Amino acid sequence: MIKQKKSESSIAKIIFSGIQPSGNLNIGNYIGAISQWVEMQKDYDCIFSIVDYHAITVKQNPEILRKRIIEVTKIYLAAGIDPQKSIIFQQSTVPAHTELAWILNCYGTHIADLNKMTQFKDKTGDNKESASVGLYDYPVLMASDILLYGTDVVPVGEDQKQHVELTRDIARRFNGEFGPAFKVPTAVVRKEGARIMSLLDPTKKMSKSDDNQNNCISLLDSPENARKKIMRAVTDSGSDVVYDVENKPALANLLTIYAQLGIRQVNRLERDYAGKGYGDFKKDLADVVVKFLENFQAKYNAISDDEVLEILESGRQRAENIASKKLEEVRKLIGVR
Ligand code: AQP
Repeated sequence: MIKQKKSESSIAKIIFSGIQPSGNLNIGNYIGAISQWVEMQKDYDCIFSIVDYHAITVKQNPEILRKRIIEVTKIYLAAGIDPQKSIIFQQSTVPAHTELAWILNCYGTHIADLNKMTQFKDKTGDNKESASVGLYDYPVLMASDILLYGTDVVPVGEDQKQHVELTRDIARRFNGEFGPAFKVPTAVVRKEGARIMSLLDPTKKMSKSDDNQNNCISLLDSPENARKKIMRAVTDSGSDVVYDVENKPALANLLTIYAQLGIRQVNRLERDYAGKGYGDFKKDLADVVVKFLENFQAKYNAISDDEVLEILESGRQRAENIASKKLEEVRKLIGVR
């Protein structure tokens, strides 16, 4: 039985964040988002969602989606999200999210806002006309996720910053029209590791739904497969191990991964590898990644599906309790109650 955190009605600042169960979560998701959440639990009331209604903005296989919802929850837990402290829940089990999204579609969001979203442009490329309306409208559902909980801070990777900016605009516009219903949240993007790049193309973000999984180290990759991926990762011309995003983007990315998953800072790594070549560096990085994955997966494998279902149900109740109150307040403000 999971105890409700006393401070759910308290004065601690509130964090909301989530990840879509849209692919194999990778070390980019871990470094850019989840590892930051774990630290933030100490100082904030945290709400972490498995945002399944975001995932269906692109086609998902129902069986795989069901499996991934459990998988992502286990990843949160294995990374150190504590269900006694933080609320962990599945977005679609709290219907207030989609209802508020509809209201915000009508009040607060302009078509011009959505036309600016770079993630939509990146994800659709030349196929905008055949993309789902959901993919286009996704940032409004994200705004709804955040605003329902009186969120102060949204920890995200670099790619999601623009969506939090939009959330701020929507909240301000709604408040301007109906009074102060929503807290205006702030995005927090970590200084290092906010954008882990693909292993084979350092100009492209490491992305969980990438068709070529050799671009990513999945958190559930076998350690030996991960080792091969690191050894095959592209490097730049030259042979010095130095952090230089402009001229050595691939190496800068590998150094960031090394520093984030290991215990040495980037400048220390530069010193330690002075005079050594890329080969030694990659071999050691592979060891660091393998060790990280072995530890992580031992924790992951110790969590049962039943445990996950209990945690998600408890999280649903706690989230619903907060979200339904905010939604009712909004319904009254706009005149449907
Ligand atoms: N490469 C990355 N480096 C650092 N942080 C990252 N995040 C994603 N990729 C990186 C952060 O992880 C969280 C996941 O958010 P999401 O599930 O909403 O999806 P996303 O941002 O679109 O991430 P992906 O991995 O690229 O998913 P797909 O391929 O499904 O679109 C966010 O906090 C994000 O910033």
